[in-house]
Amino acid sequence: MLLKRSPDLKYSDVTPRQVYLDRRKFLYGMGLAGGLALAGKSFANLAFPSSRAYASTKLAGVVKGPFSTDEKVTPEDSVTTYNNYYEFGTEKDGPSRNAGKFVTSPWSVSVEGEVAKPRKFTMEEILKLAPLEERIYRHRCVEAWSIVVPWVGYSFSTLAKLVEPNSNARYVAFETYFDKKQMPLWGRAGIQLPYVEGLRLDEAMHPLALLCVGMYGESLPNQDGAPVRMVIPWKYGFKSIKSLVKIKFVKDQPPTTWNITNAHEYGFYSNVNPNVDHPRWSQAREVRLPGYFKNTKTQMFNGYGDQVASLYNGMDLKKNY
Ligand SMILES: Nc1nc2c(c(=O)[nH]1)N[C@H]1C(S)=C(S)[C@@H](COP(=O)(O)O)O[C@H]1N2
Ligand SMILES: [Mo]
Repeated sequence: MLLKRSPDLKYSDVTPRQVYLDRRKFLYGMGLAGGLALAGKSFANLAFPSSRAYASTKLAGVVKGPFSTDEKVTPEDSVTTYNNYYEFGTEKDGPSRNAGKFVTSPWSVSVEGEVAKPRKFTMEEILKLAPLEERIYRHRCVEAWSIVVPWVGYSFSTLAKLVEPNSNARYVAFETYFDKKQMPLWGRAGIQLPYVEGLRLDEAMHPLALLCVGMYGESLPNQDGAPVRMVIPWKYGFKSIKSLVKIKFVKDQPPTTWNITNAHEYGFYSNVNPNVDHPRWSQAREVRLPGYFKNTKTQMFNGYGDQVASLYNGMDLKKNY
């Protein structure tokens, strides 16, 4: 996401991810080579901190899920060191540097509102509600970079059905955990916190909408939204809210963080759409990471049109951006 007032975040200034990663790799290499005896270890081993510097555990019993793309999966260290998670800093490497000590256990998610059976789910319960599926989805950030990630989870509808939404439920509101002590950079995020997002009920119940508990076969790293997040692959990345603590079924369209921040630039729907440019840049192409150039054509609904286009029949997607 891009804030107008952040001088370091002007679109033209955003460092292409691979350039940025290469520079990091180089700097780490320099630092370590200068400070340590290389003692038999290859430079390559020391040159980059392990992408396993965070605590993650292997998830058992993960089955192959539906809807996976066969496109090349993005290297894990690209996905886990270049993040948007403003609660932990607005720099791309902020979340991976600052979220390491974020306490995500014990954890529970409150599911409430227009439902017959409101309840809290502990993380242990969430992990056992349904078989965990690996789904390799494209993820398209509104900033025009994209990644291909083997997420782990199951359809959000699996959890939703258990609480039995009633006939007043037309939207779902989602909320991220917020704790100023654990997120000391919160005041510099430039967005109202807690981070909130929302979907129309039929969008949330679409089988592609993923309640996500892991990636690359393991639990989610903190910077990617541990311990549980949403992944909505046909929408811009900011709809995929991280570190969920509250899910509320509601009558009216709920407020969403980026729409509150800048309604002119970020709408409620935020479906990936190469034909509707962001006011400050084109959305027709994207940088597929790791890579340098915007040489990948962005697809309508991020390539998931066959599955989701009918949700928007009759809607003007220029108005409902
Ligand atoms: N709570 C919260 N959720 C968030 C964000 C955020 O800043 N805070 N950033 C969003 C944006 S803009 C993107 S692109 C994705 C990034 O997910 P990733 O870091 O796992 O790739 O998370 C989304 N979810
Ligand atoms: Mo994003």
